[in-house]
Amino acid sequence: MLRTITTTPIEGQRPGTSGLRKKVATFQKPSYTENFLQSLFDVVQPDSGATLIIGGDGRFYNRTVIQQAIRLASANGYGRALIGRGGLLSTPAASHLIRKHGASGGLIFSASHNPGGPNGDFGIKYNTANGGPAPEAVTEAVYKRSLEIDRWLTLEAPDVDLDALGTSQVGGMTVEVIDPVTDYADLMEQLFDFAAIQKAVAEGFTMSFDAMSAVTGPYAIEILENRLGFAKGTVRNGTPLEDFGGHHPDPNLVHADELYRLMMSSNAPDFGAASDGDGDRNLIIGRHRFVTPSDSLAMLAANAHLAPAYKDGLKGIARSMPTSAAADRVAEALGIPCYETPTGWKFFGTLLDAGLVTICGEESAGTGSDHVREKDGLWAVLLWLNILAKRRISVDQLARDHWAECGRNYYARHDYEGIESAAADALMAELMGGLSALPGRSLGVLTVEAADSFSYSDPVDGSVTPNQGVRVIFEGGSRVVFRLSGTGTAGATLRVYLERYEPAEGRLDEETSTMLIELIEAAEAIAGIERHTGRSSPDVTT
Ligand code: VG1
Ligand code: CO
Repeated sequence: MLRTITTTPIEGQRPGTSGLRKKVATFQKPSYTENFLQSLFDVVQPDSGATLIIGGDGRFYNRTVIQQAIRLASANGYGRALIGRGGLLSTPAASHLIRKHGASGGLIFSASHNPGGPNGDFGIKYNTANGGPAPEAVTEAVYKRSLEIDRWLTLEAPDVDLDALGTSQVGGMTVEVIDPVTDYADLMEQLFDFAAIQKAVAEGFTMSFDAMSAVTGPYAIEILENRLGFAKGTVRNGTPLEDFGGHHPDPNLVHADELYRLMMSSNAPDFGAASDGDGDRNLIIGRHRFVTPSDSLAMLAANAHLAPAYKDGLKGIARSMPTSAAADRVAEALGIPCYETPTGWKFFGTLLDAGLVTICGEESAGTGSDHVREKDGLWAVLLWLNILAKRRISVDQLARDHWAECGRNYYARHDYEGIESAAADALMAELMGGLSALPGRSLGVLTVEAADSFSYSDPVDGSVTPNQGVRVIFEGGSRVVFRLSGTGTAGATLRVYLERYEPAEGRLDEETSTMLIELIEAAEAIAGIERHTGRSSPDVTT
């Protein structure tokens, strides 16, 4: 039976870099989740009978919200919902299902790399019919709607059994619980040369994959162990847990420290990788060689033609603004365009849909291509494996060869987490106010060449997105970028991105920390990080 529940607006339901992300307790407040979902459905106005894809990264509260979403979706006129068994779907798998089934959109319940559990975070992402994250126009409209909503629609129906494959009926909507892995694994098999990778594995190539007790476990076990023949146990932490075993499923050197130590040890396998909570990001570490995500993007782009899906070459590359310019040099060498977008995958969507680019990437370990409209952790791992199997080369040697040809962009990101929002805002305001005085200023050995606040004009739809971070560029191509995170749930996070370019004939074999000393000092002098935040060093360096 259909029901209309009277409600009043709830403050602060504004989606950030990737969806609405808050503490679990916030989503548990009466009407909080229903208000947001109804605001969304009011904006997207599904055609009657439309298909909706539903899944999540398996974190605490996922199952509860999926049942709520099923009832609301049915009451709002959807005709069909496809749900990953166990309520699981990785973000790239959801993107693929939306495209494959011609769905009008998809709901992905995830707070990605943020911690899970009753005291952790939860999140709602909505992806549109192209499979990509809702563009700003949609998320802004949902936010506006959330400020005026006065009712939500639901119906009385028993919970759907999420653990049994099969079809059931909820009101006028058909619900199909499907295997979350098969379609995605089949897609990967079409893109990559599985035979070449299988051959390398048979000849002794080894790897270790850390699924971080999040959603990629089942995907990685099926693809790496079952289909490619890597030994059982290659995938560690492969069972999705509601609290990710108490860890942050963030594939960086801090949270994937066990994998990092293994890869630097004398027992290191040939290749190491990890993924984040919802499976859209990746960490790549070769034996005794960490590859920065910005370098990974450049190296994948330079070698992508070795994979069947990209054998005819790339149309173009896109990178987020804070991502290093390593990919730009590859684009230049290949004679293809390179686009610079704001942080967040949604900005790549128009470029991919228009066929302007084939590969995209972010410094935060997100890489992907036009096969879906999301970044894709396992895709990056498989493209690396395909390249290594074809070239018969180690990660370390591939990196050295690359730098010897293109030069090296030494790179690090410093995160200052959980700082007071007012202090973070004051720091950014002061920076913006002082931009025009920066060019020509000398800071130790560095001289500022240019400084601006990054504003993006989308070349396809013409939309303009201002204030996407402050860029300070030094003579010689080194750079510091400052921006505030849009995915945190407590206070503010300041991200400082440091990049130093060394040409091919320069110093290619140095420690990153050594190479960035002057830039770190310059960043402090420019922004007064300690004066504003009281912090003398970052919480996380990646
Ligand atoms: C971070 C990353 C950004 C990424 C975003 C979502 O955003 O920096 O590159 O797109 O997370 O990734 P922010 O605003 O905190 O810097 V995920 O894996 O959470 O979907
Ligand atoms: Co993610």
